[in-house]
Amino acid sequence: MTLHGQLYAILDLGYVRAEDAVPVTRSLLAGGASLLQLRAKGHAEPEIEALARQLLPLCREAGVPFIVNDFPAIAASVGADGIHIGQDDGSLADARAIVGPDMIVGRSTHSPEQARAALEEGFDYIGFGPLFPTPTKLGRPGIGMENIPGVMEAVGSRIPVFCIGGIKRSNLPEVLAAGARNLVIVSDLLQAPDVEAATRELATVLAAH
Ligand code: 3NM
Repeated sequence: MTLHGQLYAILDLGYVRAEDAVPVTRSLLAGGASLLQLRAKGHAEPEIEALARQLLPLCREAGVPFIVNDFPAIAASVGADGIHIGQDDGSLADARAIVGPDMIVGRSTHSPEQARAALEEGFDYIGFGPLFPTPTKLGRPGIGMENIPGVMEAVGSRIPVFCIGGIKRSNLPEVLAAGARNLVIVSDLLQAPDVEAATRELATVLAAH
């Protein structure tokens, strides 16, 4: 499955109870999310795998790639479309040894140097952030927006660069004006009173940009 679209949504169990994962995922997909990741920090692997098996068919039905955060073995076992790994989660080769040659493999990057290194290593896409401090990823300073143009030119011309971290509907105009094209937005969608409407609002602005 190829990467397409601009709005990467994350079903983050820090914001959504496991029993609400299916309806919230349906809302994210109905609103126009173009990729969907399951992120379940601190949850047991069997629980994450069971949830992944529930969410995968929803994403397939919507034609949206389903990405598992952190656990290549779970991604491989459930037949996910992709795996997302952080800077401390080993190399692309380590992940490929588990998920094989065809799965989408993405990497979190937190500086222009890391972004370029991930491109050179051969990752299929990167996250770039956090642009702003965010309660979803505590303990990391915001890296600001001034490096977006350089990273978009050096990396974004080759693979999708998903800007992430503290992006909300309220600051979307400045993030887009800084040069961002593809975005990951977590809390602003998952904490919205109407997740589907919030996702649609964002997807519509992005598509028009
Ligand atoms: N990764 P929100 S920032 C999961 O910079 C995550 O790699 C980041 O959530 C990174 O939209 C982040 O609520 C949190 O700020 C994104």
